[in-house]
Amino acid sequence: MKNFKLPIGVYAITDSKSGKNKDFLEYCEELLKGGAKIIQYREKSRDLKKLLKEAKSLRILTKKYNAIFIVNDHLDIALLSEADGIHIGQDDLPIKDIRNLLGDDKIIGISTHNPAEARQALLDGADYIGVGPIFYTETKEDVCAPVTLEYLEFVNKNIDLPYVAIGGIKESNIQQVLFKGAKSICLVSELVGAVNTLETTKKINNIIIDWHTK
Ligand code: TZP
Ligand code: MG
Repeated sequence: MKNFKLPIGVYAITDSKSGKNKDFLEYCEELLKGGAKIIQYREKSRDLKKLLKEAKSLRILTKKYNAIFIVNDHLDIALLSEADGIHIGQDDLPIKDIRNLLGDDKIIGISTHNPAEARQALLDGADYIGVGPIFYTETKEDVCAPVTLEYLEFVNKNIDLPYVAIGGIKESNIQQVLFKGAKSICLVSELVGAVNTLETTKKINNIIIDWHTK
């Protein structure tokens, strides 16, 4: 997608596994009411029929709130749910092939962990990159060692692509990430685990926006 920019603020990712007692769509609506302007649908233990059903519901909900809807991993689900784009990992299909199927109007994001991957994402035509895990996290299985704030700083200074900072980010350490320049920040367990997701999302979203508009 031409000139794509990630919205400044919270980049929300769903994780029903961690939000044990939370109804999926109610949880997503709290994120949106709290100001999240982008949601990535990332559910690792679902059959494809359920994935598609939820993705379609989330597509409708995100439209209502004028938010971007991204599907993790599944190109078929992204296409069938009419998502705005897809987020992939390093071992997924090549960006070039995904672009052929999705077209130029859709968003392709890819997780990166080092300068070489970030440079390659730029060459391959990614619309944005994930930068993480910045800190230690238990949310993602098979996660690599923290890439640290140093890699975040590298991306901010050297890679001409929007990026989302992710991994182990909490209200308590978000200042360190903001200080490196991050405008789009993902917090999974902090929001899934919050007693009041709407208020916590709103608070953190405002922290990010205030930092970049002061
Ligand atoms: N990718 C890199 S770290 C991560 C993902 C999906 C999980 C982030 O979760 P948390 O709970 O904010 O550390
Ligand atoms: Mg993946």
